[in-house]
Amino acid sequence: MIETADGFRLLTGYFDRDAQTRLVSDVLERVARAPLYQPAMPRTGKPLSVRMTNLGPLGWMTDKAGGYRYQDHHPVTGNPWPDMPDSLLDLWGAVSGWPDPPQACLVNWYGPDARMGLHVDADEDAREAPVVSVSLGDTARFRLGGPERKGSTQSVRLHSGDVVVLGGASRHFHHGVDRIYPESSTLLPEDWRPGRINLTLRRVRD
Ligand code: MD3
Ligand code: FE
Repeated sequence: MIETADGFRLLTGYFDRDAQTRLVSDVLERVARAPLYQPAMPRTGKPLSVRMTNLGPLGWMTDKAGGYRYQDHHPVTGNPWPDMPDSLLDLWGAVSGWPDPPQACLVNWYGPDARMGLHVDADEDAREAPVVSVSLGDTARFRLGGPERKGSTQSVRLHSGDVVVLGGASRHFHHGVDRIYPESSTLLPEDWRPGRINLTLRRVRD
């Protein structure tokens, strides 16, 4: 476990293999009803390499026409996002220290060549609530910066079953995913491999 003065907490191996397997099945059963879609950058429409969907009352999305936002329905099916599994609500209750439940669970799927550039999560009105993330499947090289875009960064490997809690100042730090390590895990079902699933739990509205 790594903890910094800025409120960044890495809980390595939070979920054991059995709990990871159950969580993957809880999530994939819902993703079957809310399929991954390809998000795109505002204005340019350049596709992101990560594919996404959401669980819970609100979901984060981006497309050329509407830009970054939260909305209550899937962009392709038009249906409300599936509910969050109890296991994720329990996780939030156990590690977030926040009295209200999460409103959004973004599901990111990284194929072998997917990356996420350095960015700040800034589309939530709830600016003080922490973000909780779960890594499943292949290992990622995660990059954590600071409040300024030009500042120094450090890299941390996130393994399957690790949980990260972004509280305090770290909630507003730059971060990204440099790469994944294909076939570093055997957790995910065959049709999701090589690959990594990241779940990000957030409060959106105050
Ligand atoms: C550090 N996802 O969805 S999760 C994202 O692995 C996102 O898919 C990455 O960044 C992923 O926005 C990183 C860990 C994480 C989430 C939110 C943070 C780290 C963070 C917010 C502030 C600082
Ligand atoms: Fe982020």
